Amino acid sequence: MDHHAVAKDWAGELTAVRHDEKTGAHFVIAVHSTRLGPATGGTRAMVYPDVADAVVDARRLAGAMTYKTALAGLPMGGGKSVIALPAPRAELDSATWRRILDVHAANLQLFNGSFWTGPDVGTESADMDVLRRSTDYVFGRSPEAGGPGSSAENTAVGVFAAVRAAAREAGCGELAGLRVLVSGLGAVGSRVAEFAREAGARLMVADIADDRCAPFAEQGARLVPVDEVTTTECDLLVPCATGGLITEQVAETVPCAAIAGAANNILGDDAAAEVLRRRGICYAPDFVTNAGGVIHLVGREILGWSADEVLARVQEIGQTVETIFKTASTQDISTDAAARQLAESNLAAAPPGRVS
Ligand code: PPY
Repeated sequence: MDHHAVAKDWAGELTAVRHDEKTGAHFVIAVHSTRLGPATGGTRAMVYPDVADAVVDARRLAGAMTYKTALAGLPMGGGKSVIALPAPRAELDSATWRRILDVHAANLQLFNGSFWTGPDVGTESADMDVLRRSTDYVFGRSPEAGGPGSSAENTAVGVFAAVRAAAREAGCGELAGLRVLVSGLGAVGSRVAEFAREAGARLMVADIADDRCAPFAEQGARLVPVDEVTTTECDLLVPCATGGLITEQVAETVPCAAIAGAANNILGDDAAAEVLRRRGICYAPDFVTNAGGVIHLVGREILGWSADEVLARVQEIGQTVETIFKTASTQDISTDAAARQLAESNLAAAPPGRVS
């Protein structure tokens, strides 16, 4: 890891880092932009090779959140929180995890409402219930604690709307009969896989955990080894696991017609988007497709939307993806560039008066 990369190459507003000696955890809160409102983004808790990797990850994910909320039309900015754990969460005893949550809550309280968090990779609603005891700036508590419940369903609805739009754009038409490869069968990926199966797709699934694949295999899905996801021929590739799957090199050869998924940072580097464009592979930018989660949380908890209203807004992701495809083809730019351009114009239209 190039430590200098931590201090530059990021256009965000503020990053805070804290080490807790008692647990060995490092805490990162990256506020990328408050131009449209308080920053928001989930709390990701996992093991990183180095704290610098955690900072880079938080900053990259925070930048994606700025575009995500801007394109979803939410009055919130972009941020992200990362907890670099001393060991995998499953190996931490409950007192250690509790202390980690308490330190995180204290950090959130210091931001005093300029950053709001919620569940992400490695955290869940029950953790938000604990955080909320000592800080207000938390979304996504469990329904028993007065929260809006999991955002997985709405995230999956939005991703599926994007998958369908990408299939049409790629000239594949509707999903019936298409080979749809879903990589990552967590709460969101498994739901997207179910939607695809219900739509008559020829489902293919991959996950590091065999027991997640089994229910799909029993219903006729083809199993794909995780290390063959980017070399297996399919019509639609749906990445719903960790990010960075499509690097420039992978983009050169990946044998699919379209890519749309739930993972953050699907593209592993800046060059990948352009390679996909050149090869005619239709890519739906992740910060558009997976916005259902933040729409669910901010819609229910800040904007007072009903479940039906949230669902209607999430379904609009399909139209946003279509607009981005149109812009990309009219201007002969990558879909990623088109999405960034649209997000930037939404940001520029915000009332001035802040240094951000
Ligand atoms: C994401 O979409 O990656 C998020 O982090 C969404 C989010 C926003 C606010 C709280 C939790 C998750």
